[in-house]
Amino acid sequence: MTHKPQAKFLKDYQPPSHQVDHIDLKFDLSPQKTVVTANYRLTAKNQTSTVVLDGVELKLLSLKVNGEVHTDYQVTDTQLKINDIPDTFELEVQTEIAPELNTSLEGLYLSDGAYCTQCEAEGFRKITYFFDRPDVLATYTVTVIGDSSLPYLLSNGNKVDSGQLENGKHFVTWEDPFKKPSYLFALVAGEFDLLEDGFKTKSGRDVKLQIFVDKGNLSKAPHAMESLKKAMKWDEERFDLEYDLDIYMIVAVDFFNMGAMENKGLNVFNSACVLANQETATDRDYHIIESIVGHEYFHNWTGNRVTCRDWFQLSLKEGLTVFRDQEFSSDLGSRALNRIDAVNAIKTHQFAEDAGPMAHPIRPEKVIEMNNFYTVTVYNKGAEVIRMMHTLLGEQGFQKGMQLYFDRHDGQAVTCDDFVNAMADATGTDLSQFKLWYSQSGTPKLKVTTQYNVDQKQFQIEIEQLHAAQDPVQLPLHIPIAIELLDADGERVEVTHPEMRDGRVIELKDVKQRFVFEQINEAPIPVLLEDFSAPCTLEFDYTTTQLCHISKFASSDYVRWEALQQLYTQQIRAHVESGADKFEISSDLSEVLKNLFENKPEDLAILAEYITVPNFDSLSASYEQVPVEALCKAIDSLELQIAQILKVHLTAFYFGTQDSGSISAGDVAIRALKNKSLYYLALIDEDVSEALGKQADSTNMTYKLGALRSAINANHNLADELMSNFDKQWNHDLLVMDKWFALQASNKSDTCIDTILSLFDHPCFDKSNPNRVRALVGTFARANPKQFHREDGTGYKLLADLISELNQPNPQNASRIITPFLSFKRFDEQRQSLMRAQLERLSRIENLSDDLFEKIDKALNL
Ligand code: B3K
Ligand code: ZN
Repeated sequence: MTHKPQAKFLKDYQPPSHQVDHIDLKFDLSPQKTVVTANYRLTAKNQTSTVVLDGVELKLLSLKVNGEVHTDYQVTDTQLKINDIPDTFELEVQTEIAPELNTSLEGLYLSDGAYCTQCEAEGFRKITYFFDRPDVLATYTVTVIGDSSLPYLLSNGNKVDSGQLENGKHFVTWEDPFKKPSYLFALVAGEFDLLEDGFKTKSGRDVKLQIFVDKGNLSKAPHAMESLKKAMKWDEERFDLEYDLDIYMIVAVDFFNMGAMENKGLNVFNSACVLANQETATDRDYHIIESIVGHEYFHNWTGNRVTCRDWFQLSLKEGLTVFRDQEFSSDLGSRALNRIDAVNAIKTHQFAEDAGPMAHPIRPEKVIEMNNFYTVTVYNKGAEVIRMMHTLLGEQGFQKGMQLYFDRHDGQAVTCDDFVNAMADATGTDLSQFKLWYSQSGTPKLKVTTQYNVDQKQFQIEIEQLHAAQDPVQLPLHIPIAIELLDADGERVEVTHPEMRDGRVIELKDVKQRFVFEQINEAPIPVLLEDFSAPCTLEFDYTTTQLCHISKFASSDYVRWEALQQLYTQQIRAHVESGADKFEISSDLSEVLKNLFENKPEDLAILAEYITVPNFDSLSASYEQVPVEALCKAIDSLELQIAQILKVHLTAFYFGTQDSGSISAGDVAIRALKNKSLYYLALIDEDVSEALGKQADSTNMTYKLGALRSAINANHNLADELMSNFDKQWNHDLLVMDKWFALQASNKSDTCIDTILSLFDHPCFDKSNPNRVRALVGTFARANPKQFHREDGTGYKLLADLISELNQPNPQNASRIITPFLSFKRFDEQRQSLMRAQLERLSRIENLSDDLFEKIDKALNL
């Protein structure tokens, strides 16, 4: 590779050279020449006569020190170094930027004519020269000037002034009284429709709530508004945290690199994470919107009021806020379903990240491009680490820890250690060994053996923790392991153990530990790592009979689901190993499946999860070399058999159950199970043509999409017609078309790649829009293993071509979709060499971004 960017290391952290208490910003907006004037006072913390500020792609117009033009400075591609300055001085720096030409969607850019910003992690430096690092906290006053085509001029905090200017333009001035780092700065300017509401906080303050959406989309904003109010209430009730400004704004934009951004008082959202009505959004979309609106709102305390000292500490705010949004969803909806979601994310994506070249601890130690570290490890494993503390301390202890954390650190930029220290000090718990979860990468494996002694009525569980060899220092972790013992009748065996918490959690601290349970009258069946109490893999030789027993009698829906997943995994493994053309599902499992329908759980959505087979990615994690064809075949074959076994039940349910068209949990569950039923029935039965057609005509998007997915997956002869009708009906709504692009990309048939290539010319497709790219190419590479891993390498070429095209205009998006290539070493020789060739080709791109460099370099050199 031609250029080698420099990595930054956690160990090299240095506090900032200067302090800035307040910054005054003025924006005179124009697509090609926006002039930004920044005024702030700098105070040196140590004796120095120079200051170095961050700045990228800026045209410096003028520089004044204490009101006088200053000429002693140097500008590089990334910095402004000002020499010969006093200890304390007023800086005025004027820069020019071109939002219209900013395709990276970082800094100030235009999204379909609306100005908006994205500053996390290091985008503020594309706006003006400043200390663009999270530990420099200041209050902001922002004046935005725009012409009459931009009726709304928004920034963080409270509106303090507005008016007309002589040149026909108008201005609005905003003041944010809370100190914040530059990454939380936001500006939005444009024409929108506005949904307004209000919230009275528990102390009686009135907060104005505003959601800005593209003209014509107002009817799709109420769900986000309801979600926001629920989040505000929940945070008061569960965490005793109240909102602090008088106004909370959310703006939905179409061009956005991720889901949403928690800028203080002015969240910017990807429109896909705001807009919903029953005709355009699925039940899943409704759920995701609620959880993301909650997540960004919860950041107001965990992230904004207390922020990160440096970017290596990202999990301080993200792991904690994901934990909080998971709890929000679980308190409002089904805890089991939410747990299944969270565990699936870990097993499907995080374990794969741990096993690949981008493996990093939840607090990384070395980073080239920070945007590459908004990962499932930092976010989702980070949340599991917080959850383990919650398990160890209990809800009350955990809340005491949160309280102390805010008492100590409100208004500060702190570290993950500060958080754990608050948890430990508030509860008098020793969490020193627990802190290793922050510095060690990789997925620990728990190897368990058990023994029952009839004479002594003793049951022993021996647990050994094993760590991947890839990291040099792997010390034993402090791991909470929840267990449950079941007797032959399926009753829960009461266990007591001197070191057990709440009758269910034992703590593993050594490499190997033995736990002895007394007074156990018969050999029990252990449920291990219940509720996925730690982000580990489990090695224990369950027999099919034992797993069937657990799936029948476990005390929680989650455990039942987990047992079924293990059963499916066992069946698939056996089939892959046998190499046989056909396999027959075990009769025990077949009985369990029928039983599930004969004694349906109250929550039908759980039943839909029970009969969902693990996906390719989570299954492939347990193979040293991923057997692509055999695995795809085994999954198909298992699904076919489930469909056959349950045919009568699925038919009865599908044709005999009606929802009432609401978004209540009950209706959502009915739709989930009906869709699952249709999916299976379509696999084995042509007779569902009428049902497919009828359901595809539904005005409910969950049903409509369910029908299309079933038709495509089963290669049904109606599929083309249904897809084409959908296109005609919805090509005016790009967010809806993303669902259609994703379906096209998940088509397992051999025409898929040609279809995708032709869809690049579809009038709705646009490579500069991250949502479109993710829907069509992201889905293909992530969720269509059969076609992506084609032996002729055309799947790999398709992905690499697009990455190469996106490298310059949008490095973040290019870097996000490269993930499927990173684990190339886990495939057979032929596929390895095809993927390696694409990575090598990418490595030679001119102007390769730091984002891609970091991942490709790691993948090729590890
Ligand atoms: N904090 C933002 C993510 C920023 C990503 C920068 N590449 C959204 C969130 O986690 O809430
Ligand atoms: Zn977040």
